[in-house]
Amino acid sequence: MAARVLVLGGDGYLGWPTALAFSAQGHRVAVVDNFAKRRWELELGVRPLFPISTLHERVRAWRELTGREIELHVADLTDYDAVVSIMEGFRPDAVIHYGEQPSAPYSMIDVRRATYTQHNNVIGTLHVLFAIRDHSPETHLVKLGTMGEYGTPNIDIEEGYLTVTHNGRTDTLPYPKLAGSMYHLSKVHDSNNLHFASRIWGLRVTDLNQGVVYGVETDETALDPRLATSFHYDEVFGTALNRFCVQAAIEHPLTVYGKGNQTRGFLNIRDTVQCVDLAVNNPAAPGEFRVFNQFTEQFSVLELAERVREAAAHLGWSVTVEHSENPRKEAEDHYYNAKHSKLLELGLQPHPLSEELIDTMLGKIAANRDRIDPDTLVQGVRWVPRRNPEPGPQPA
Ligand code: USQ
Repeated sequence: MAARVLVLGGDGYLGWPTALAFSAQGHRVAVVDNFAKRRWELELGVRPLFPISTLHERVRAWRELTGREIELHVADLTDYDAVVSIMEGFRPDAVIHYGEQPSAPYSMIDVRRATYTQHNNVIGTLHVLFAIRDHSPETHLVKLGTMGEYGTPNIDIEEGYLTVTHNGRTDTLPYPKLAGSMYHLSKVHDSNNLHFASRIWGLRVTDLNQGVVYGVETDETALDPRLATSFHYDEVFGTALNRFCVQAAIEHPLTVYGKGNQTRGFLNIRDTVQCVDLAVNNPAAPGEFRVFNQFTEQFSVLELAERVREAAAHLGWSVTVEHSENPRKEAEDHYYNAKHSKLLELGLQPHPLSEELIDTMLGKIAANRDRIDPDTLVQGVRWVPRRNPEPGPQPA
């Protein structure tokens, strides 16, 4: 049965492909965006690798190609009246919430970007929760969280909850959070608010703790250049594997921070779309706060860099791996074993990272090589500012 699906952040790297995938399946789709990402790009002097049409042009191109309509709302989630008006007008069965500032480095630039990130993300999500409670209480909220909420504890990471026995009594409680950036913390705050909204108000909520996403396209975005998704490779908005592939395409050394033993969960952008689809089609019950760990494979950063280096070598490109001082404050040698079975139980068919897949990414990226701006690969955001630096070598 066709559902009414509202995608918040529908102009973004993941929001746009998600909107297209639901529309392609015949669901009624509306997207909301305030174009903040396009402003941050201007602010930092970066741009996505592939040329990105305006959202209006993208929606028009989709209509021309498929005859399908996507409803477009330009609105800011920190404007409560706007959120209410969209919720009342569209009455979604599901809201898929990507409408947040998604970059850890952006949130660590300075106090202005840190407070902006937490205000934008936390207040926006609170507005969505109140608007659902008061205007569309049956709506299922599917919210994008992050695996980074858990940090890297020295025990297995469970999916959202941990059963603890303390002084002879046992309870199942939210899994402890150890976020590694102001951005990741904003998602922790969101998770607490989501849990509250389902416990106290009985809302249906799924929190998708997503790993690091890679990939250049989905079936729908590949149909036409006007449908391309906003793929970043710069230090602030690019994620590890995407950055390494772009670096390889211009034979720039692969920028591994520190030893590169940092291990994370990763997934293909096609699997993001699939996971969200599974969450929407198997909704949470009223009062249920579900947490799914949304990734398909674990890799260390160094393993990823080596995989890209090897694939590039097969293409005859000469690429090296360069370890630089880690600008982030994170454990480089740590235990990491995160459970991720709930989406598989719902039917997720992962697209694992293969050499063929890296080859395809490298090919698409190389075709746009002349758009790569090497100056944005390293922008110098540090988790801990250098204070009173040691005096450098003195001239004789
Ligand atoms: N890293 C490098 N070199 C680089 C870029 C990153 O060594 O050039 C390392 C980082 O130190 C880190 C790891 O790669 O250990 C991942 O960094 P990332 O920039 O790919 O991803 P991250 O900052 O963690 O954030 C990304 C998304 C965010 C999402 C998160 C999922 O931007 O929206 O929530 O991945 S997770 O990492 O599981 O928290």
